[in-house]
Amino acid sequence: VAIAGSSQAQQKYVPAAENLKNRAEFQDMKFGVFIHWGIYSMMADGEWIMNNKNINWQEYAKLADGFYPSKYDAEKWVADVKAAGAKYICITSRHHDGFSMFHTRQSPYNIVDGTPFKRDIIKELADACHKQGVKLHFYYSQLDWRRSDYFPIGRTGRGVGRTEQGNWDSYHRFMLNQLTELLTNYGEIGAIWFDGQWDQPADFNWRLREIYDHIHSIQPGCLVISNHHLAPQEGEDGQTFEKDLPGHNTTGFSANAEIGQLPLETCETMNNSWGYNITDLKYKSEKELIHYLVKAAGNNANLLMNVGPRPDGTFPDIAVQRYKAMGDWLKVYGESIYGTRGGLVTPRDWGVTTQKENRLYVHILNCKDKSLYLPTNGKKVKSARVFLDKKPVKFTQDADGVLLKLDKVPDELDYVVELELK
Ligand code: JFZ
Repeated sequence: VAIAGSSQAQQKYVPAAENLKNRAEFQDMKFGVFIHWGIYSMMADGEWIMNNKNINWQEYAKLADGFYPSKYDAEKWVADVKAAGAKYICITSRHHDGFSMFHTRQSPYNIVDGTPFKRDIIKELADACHKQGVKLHFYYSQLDWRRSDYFPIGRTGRGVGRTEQGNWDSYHRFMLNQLTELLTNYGEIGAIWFDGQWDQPADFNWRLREIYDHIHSIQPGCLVISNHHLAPQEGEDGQTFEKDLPGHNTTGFSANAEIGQLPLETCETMNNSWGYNITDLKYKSEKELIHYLVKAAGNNANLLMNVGPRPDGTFPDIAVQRYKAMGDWLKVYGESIYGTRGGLVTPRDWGVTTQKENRLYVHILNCKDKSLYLPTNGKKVKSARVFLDKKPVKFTQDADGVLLKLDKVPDELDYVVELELK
């Protein structure tokens, strides 16, 4: 109730010129790597273990004393990300367990002051990203299972043994101060990616506009993206879909996620866990991963594909190998993905289209036929050729679309036909 009535929430947000530029660049990048890493990684059973196993918050905090990722090498991570063909990284700066993976002055419960490792892993990653030309985004949890000022305790937010009272003003200030640190100590940040709003009832006043405006006052170009599973809110610069393509709702998370006008992103993970899970070897195949990337692009969205690094600071071998396979594919097909938008022909059973100006890339992912009809809303086609070998493709057109007559039933992972539109 409070949020709907607050005048700040109603006020129109006018993004700065550099913000609009970054939105377009964000859409051009198409592919990012999501990283869930924290002291939970040591338990090797996902990032929700504190909650799932009802761990006492003081005992959980002792994990930090043993966190020493001896093989952490930010330059190597960024090199692996580049080999994947990804253009940005989104890393957990602080997850629901409340542990800050960066050097914060707001609490000693952080990577530098609270572990024997004493290195600001986020600083090292930021430096490597800036050096190697990869954009950096920060995941930031707005729910906290540890802090006593996070109150009322949310739907999931109960660290066992925690006090049942709090102080939202204090918690709100804590978040603003941490965001100031994240946006002043690590150079240019591409986006802040919020999570956890779903922990409170729908009418809860998170004071989002104050938070969003605070971010834009420090870095006007920084995109605000929120994993709240709703239509975009005033002050946001992008819309993310968890484990679903925009407009789909296979997970049940996206029932209220009406697609807005902002740049779109869909996030998924390589296996079935976000944080490192030692028993979860159900990695998606190369084909599934590439299809997901292509389908995201065809749905006008980026793909943010997650890896959960091990406690020693390395990516699991299978993840490195899968990312590399995506990168190898992108080396050949990148032109039909990067810098494109969802194409004129909307997503179909057989695949999707991507588009750059007058060039339409037809991604045939699953077709048992040599002929394929594309509804083009009356738009005429000038020429058609196979993307890979540039051999012409025969076609006929009628008032509504074009019929492609392929030389063979497509059996590639992604058979791409390139059309020039009139
Ligand atoms: C959230 C996090 O809880 C999860 O750990 C991970 O970071 C993922 C990317 O984002 O996932 C959610 C989001 C919403 C719900 C559950 C998990 N929900 O609505 O119940």
